[in-house]
Amino acid sequence: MIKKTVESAINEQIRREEFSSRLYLSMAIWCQSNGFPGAADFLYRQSDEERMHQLKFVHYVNDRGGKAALMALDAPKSSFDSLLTVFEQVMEHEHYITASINDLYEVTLNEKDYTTGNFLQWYINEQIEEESTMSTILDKINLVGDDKAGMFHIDKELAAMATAAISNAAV
Ligand code: OFO
Repeated sequence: MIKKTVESAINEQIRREEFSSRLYLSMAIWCQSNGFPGAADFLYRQSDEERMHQLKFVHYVNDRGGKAALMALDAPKSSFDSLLTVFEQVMEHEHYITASINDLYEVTLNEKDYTTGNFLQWYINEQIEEESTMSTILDKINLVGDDKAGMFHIDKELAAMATAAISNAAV
């Protein structure tokens, strides 16, 4: 049976994952209506992933005899200055999520809940991967600056990344 302290710390993380999903959905909507269809596809896909992260926590809490809970969410930002701003904010948000997963891991250590600590390893690895992907995208956007042709290529690359992620998930 999961301890109450761990249960409520995970429920807080469920809120953050759900917010991440809505934030990326909002960014995808902005990209779609501002001429970046590839970035939109990529962020729609990220939004789905965050929802999957949320659900994985929900099942874990319930499977361990606890009760997952949903909380109120703030409305995500819906307007951005540029594609660069979007990905700067994605990066910032991923750093925040990494820190929150680390804090959650610390709770499991303090509570000697090694089973949950073990479960969290998946999220720790996922954050390493996501931070690295987002940082590569951000570097490329910074590199092209205001060059429209360069931006067009980045958008196409993001579309390809979204398609590849969908077909990997289907395998
Ligand atoms: Fe939930 O994976 Fe990053 O944020």
